[in-house]
Amino acid sequence: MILPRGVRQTDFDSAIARWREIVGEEWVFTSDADVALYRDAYSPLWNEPEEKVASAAVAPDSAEQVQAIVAVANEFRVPLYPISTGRNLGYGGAAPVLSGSVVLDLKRMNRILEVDERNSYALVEPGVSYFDLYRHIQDSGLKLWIDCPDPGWGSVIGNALDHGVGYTMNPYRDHFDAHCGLEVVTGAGDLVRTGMGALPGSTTWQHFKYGYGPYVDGMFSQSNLGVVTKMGIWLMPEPEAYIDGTVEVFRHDDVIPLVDHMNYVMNTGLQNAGTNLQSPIRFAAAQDPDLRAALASGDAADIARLDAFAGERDVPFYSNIFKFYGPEEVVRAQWESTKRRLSSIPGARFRDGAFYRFPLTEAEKAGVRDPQDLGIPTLATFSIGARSNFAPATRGHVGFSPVIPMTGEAVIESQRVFQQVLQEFGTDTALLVFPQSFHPRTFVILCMFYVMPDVQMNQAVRRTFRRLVEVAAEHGWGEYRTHTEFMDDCAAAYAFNDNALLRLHETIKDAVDPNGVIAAGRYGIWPRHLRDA
Ligand code: EUG
Repeated sequence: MILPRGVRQTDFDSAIARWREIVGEEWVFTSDADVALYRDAYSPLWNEPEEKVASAAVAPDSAEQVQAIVAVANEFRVPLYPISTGRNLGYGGAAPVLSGSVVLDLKRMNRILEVDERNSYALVEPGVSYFDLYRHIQDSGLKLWIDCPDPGWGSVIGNALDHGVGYTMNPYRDHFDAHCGLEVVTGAGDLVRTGMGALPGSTTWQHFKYGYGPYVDGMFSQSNLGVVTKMGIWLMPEPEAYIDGTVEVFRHDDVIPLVDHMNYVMNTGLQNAGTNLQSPIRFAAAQDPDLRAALASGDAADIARLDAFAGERDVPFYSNIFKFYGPEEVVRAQWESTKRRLSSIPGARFRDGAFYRFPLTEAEKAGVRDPQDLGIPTLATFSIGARSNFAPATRGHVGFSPVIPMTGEAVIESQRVFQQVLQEFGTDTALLVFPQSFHPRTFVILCMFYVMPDVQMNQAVRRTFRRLVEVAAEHGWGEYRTHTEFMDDCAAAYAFNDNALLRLHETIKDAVDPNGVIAAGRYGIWPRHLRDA
């Protein structure tokens, strides 16, 4: 077992004993076998001395128990690392940022406290997964949809707090944007309700986000100031129908008007969902070193050659899927209107896609290609690069996920810049996913690095990742979220005015969690006593 830095064995043992009194013997975990379950199965440091590991875990059943546990942590200065379902794989899983921290495992707090169909929201505890909430809604026959990320076993609260994203409409697909009201045990041990929850007997806690005075909810996302024990989440009333369609364009520069049209349809609400931009020519070129070099170069002669290739082979340079949710006559008209706008791009072609009326039958559900688009949780996409018996024997992935502006120019530039870094450092261990429109006005680039049971390959992944963070920052791009191993690197890029934002985060940290007992190091924020190390 590894003790947290600066904590004496006697203090650690005293804290463990007190926690046993609070939650019961069986909910404090100290054996090697139990603690090993909190390792990050996708760690890019797997089996290296620096791998981030917990010292123990404690699993409370209520907010009152969380408060008592945090009080003991303060008394003995033992660092805690709260997790919800612990499934944030690709970004750190259940393992702490600071080795030796005690995992505060909230999985037992898995109550769905309320689901309201008329105002379309739920109030949940941290252990509630997307599968849990989906099943509850289905079993209750409620006409509501959840919005889920790819890992359906993830926590509704944990995902929102990490700024996770999904695939239906605004604001639901931006999970923190869709939350409404928090209950938090602060690092100092206070129990706070934000927004309207501060008003005793409030009837609008899950309805109205702002409450009264400064809006503090953001302080509890991607941070370490407290432990969120309840959260409201807005749900989408089941729409009558869904339709999608694909546009295909055939020249390199067509991505510029294509993305401008995407902005228009999103920001006017003509299409209120995420879209799916792809570059089919990149798949066609993958096997041809000459074409790959041409894609990377960006000079006029190469672009002309690629345009000719796309034309001859009839392979689109870019394609995009537009998705619409609503009454049948409305979504059909929205798709027609979108086609009319996009036909201003010479040679643009259109393909009608899926059409569904809700509720789906069980048979229809089984045939849906992208269940997450319809708010149906699954693990299918998430399992890309998961532990496998295939060669190479990947054991997971970590995501490099910078944000770029939603312009065609930024799409072209980011592909060129990141491909170049990957080629220099070894492309074999990374999958550069095309820009994804999880939010309006920006794309998230997803570069998935495969984590291997191979120390040297993982070290190369880490080197490449760190170089990508630097190169992104040189271009004005920063990460929307990151793995625990890279939290300091990504934070360092947000350096305006001598790191004024990080200094503000630290000032708040010192005030709200003065002993630094919650999630030390998360998102680059360290408690005072560990700041210089
Ligand atoms: C995905 C992956 C992410 C993320 C958001 C979405 C989906 C990939 C690895 O990180 O942050 C298909």
